[in-house]
Amino acid sequence: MAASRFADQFDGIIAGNPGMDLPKASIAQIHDTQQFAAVNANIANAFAAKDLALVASKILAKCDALDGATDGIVTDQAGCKTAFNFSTDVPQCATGVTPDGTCLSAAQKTALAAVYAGAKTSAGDVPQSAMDFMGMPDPLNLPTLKAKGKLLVYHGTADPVFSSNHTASWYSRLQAKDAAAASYARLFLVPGMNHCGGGTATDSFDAFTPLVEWVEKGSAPDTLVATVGAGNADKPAAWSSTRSRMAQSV
Ligand SMILES: [Ca+2]
Repeated sequence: MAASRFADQFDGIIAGNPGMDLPKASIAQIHDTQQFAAVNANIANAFAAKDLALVASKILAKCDALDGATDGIVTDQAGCKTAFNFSTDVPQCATGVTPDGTCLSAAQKTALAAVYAGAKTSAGDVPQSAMDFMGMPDPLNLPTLKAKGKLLVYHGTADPVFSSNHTASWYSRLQAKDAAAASYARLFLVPGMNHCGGGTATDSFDAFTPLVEWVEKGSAPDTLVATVGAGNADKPAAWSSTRSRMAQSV
């Protein structure tokens, strides 16, 4: 929002897990909650941890190696969307069988499929919000930022609040519109990171120093080196506490 409306006020901006379209993000939250409520009125009980672990294991089975490293991290998001088929890759429990970590109920599969597909109107369109004016005026038109500023964006791909797909789509469209986009805006996707931290991810990194280097010395960041945060309770037991990964700009 600052890069769009107030770019003249900043030399550099870091946007972490940005909510680029808050009204539609709100619709997505309500939509997802409705799906979980259809499984269990107490949405906290719609999925047990073992149910979600089952889905994660099936995604890893199809997608982990696509990025060249079988390391419990899915970096090739686009390839995974092609390789992983939620309908056929996640087993459905036989009628009357309670999910036990090896299968999901029909209601659970229906709910997750709807969440993955996103909110749609009855006509199949993406719903609009009466509050759309609260978003960025035109996220593809950033002339002031381009003239004097730098924008470093990072987004965890497991962010349940704001979709990294939305941010990646914005950046792709910005690049398509302006071949020089990378000279003033760069995006780093952090595989598995939750909303700004946590998740099965290397979620600890310094984005500020690279931004200062970019602003003051013109040295644009191509990579961010990330490690597992000391406070990351989601770190798999098998991971070294010193594991590090490098995120490349999109
Ligand atoms: Ca991998």
